Amino acid sequence: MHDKLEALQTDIVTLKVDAIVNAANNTLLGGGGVDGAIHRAAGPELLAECRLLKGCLTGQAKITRGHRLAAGHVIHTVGPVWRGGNLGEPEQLASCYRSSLKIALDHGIRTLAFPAISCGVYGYPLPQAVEIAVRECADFTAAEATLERIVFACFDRNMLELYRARLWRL
Ligand code: AR6
Repeated sequence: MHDKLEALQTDIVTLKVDAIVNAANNTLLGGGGVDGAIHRAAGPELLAECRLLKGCLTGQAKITRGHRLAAGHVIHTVGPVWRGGNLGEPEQLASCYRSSLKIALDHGIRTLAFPAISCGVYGYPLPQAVEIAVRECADFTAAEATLERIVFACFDRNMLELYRARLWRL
């Protein structure tokens, strides 16, 4: 168990946290999945702000305001497309979590929620992604006291159980 990390079965757009993380693509101009849901809930002002960012490299992250969301900010990160796991995907996925956490820290964000980056359209196997997500967030919160709470927003029961099982082993 961990006092700062928790998994909830929820739609990430409903969470009242300082920032939610978006699983975006390199253009940062919206898409399907969680990206589409976040843009729909945040309103067109989010897309207008994203246009100013000029995209984002895989493994990196950029921040915007949350606009019509309950969350104050959105941290947009671009996960790797799964191509079998030997083309740097684990390092790139870990970099998404680290880059997002670093930006959160730089902006004084205390409460943050992550979706399962790369685990939808981009095809990353969920058990392996959960391992990376939990490891990176546990390491980061151990080193940085500012982050008080990190929520893993789970889309379904299977995802929730995978995260909870991993969190129990911390
Ligand atoms: N709340 C929480 N989790 C969600 C939600 C939601 N509202 N909606 C989906 N998920 P995906 P990716 C879960 O495909 O694999 C977009 O088109 C979903 O079940 O959203 O990183 C972008 O523009 C899955 O486990 O992101 C990119 O082109 C996880 O979120 C591409 O998809 C991520 O699935 C990125 O693909």
